[in-house]
Amino acid sequence: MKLEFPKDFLWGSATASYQVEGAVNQDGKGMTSWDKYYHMPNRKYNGDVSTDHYNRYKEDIKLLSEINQKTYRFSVSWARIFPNGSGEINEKGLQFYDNLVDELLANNIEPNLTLYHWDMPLALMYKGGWLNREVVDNFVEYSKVLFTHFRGRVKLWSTINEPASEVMGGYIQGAHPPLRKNYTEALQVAHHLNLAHAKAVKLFNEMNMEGEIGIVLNPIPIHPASNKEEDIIAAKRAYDFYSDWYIAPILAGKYPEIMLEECQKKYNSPKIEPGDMEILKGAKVDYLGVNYYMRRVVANNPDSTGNIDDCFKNVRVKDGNYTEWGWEIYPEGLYELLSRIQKDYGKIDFYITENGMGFYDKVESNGQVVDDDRLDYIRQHIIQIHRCLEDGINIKGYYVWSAIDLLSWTNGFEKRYGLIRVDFDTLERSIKKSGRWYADFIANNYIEYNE
Ligand code: GCO
Repeated sequence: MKLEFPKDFLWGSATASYQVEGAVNQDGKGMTSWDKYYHMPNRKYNGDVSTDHYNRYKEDIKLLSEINQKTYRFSVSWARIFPNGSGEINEKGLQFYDNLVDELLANNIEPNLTLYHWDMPLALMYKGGWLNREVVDNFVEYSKVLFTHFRGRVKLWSTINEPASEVMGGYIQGAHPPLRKNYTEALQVAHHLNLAHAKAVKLFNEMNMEGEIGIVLNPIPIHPASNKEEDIIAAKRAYDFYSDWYIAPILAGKYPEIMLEECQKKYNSPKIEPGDMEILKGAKVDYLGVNYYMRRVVANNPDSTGNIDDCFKNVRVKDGNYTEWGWEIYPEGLYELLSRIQKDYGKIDFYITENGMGFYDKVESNGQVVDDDRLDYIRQHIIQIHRCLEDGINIKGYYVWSAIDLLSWTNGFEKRYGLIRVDFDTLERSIKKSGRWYADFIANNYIEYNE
């Protein structure tokens, strides 16, 4: 059977500035939170050079064109535009993204620009980062520069990438800058990210920008470990915590009620100022970007300390299919998740802004990467996209994470995601088997499906 896709479906792949650009001090770029993090003692690697995409973007775009990409998602490093986070613009930084966008357009690749993918200008981090409400306005100022500059050339915009990861990594687990473990701060940061997003969307509309603007979330479908009521309750709580806490303010301008009440009682957070919820409600997105990698299965945690994230615990499924990095491969979860969001909030356009598989790639003696598992992972998820489309879920594009091997935030260069391989000693690029397969698939726009 042939699973065919709409002609205008946008197939592509994605990266993020800090993960690929390198050029840490080039052309007047300011320091970022991640530069600081990786320059702390005992870090084994950093993004100072990474793939050196900043200097090799032409070669990279040529490869993207060779594998038939119709669209490419990238992020702008705020500190290249505003080395101090606000105030004076660094024209050379802007020039880089100018060149990148023009090169993409010249190759018929639709740019999808993410304004913020975690690399916060250090100057703003020193002001308190997202915990400081003023940074919301700095973000709007920065967004305005990019909207003005790329008007008409960039048609697909995302405000913020995975606020949940920013909140959890930076303020709950203390694994990302600024290495905090504080629920009160975490909840406030989430609220400020929502405000920043909403104000940027409002500006986009006021400026009558052409194209579409949305946000990129990473909601996770959650299954209870058993039919026991306590596990079912735990699964509901986990869905609120991982997923709905971020979806509800974007799609409905509210926070999930039970969790909000609990957070305000327990942590006195988030502080919501009069008018804030109206701002969130007023910012209608054109689409929801969804990064999907896995599902979670959770059980009640009898040893809970009462914190919002430990009334449930993650469980490993006995016959589950896990990656080398312990992420469960569960393609149906994509369909389940989007169906659930549509059921909860009504019809909306989606882009799958990231989906892919992290691996220790093996290189054959002839230099090839024969990544059949990654290829199969991508294929299985594309089949689920078809299932969504058949079922009236409107997905308009899909981005493999990642276009090219890059720096994994906390796993370094070992965890590979790319369709294109990078030899980090020589910085040579080569297309992997998954990249060739994806190119053929895009050219055909159908999948032969006999399972
Ligand atoms: C990693 C992660 C990232 C994310 C991406 C989120 O290993 O570092 O998987 O690469 O997927 O940055 O938007």
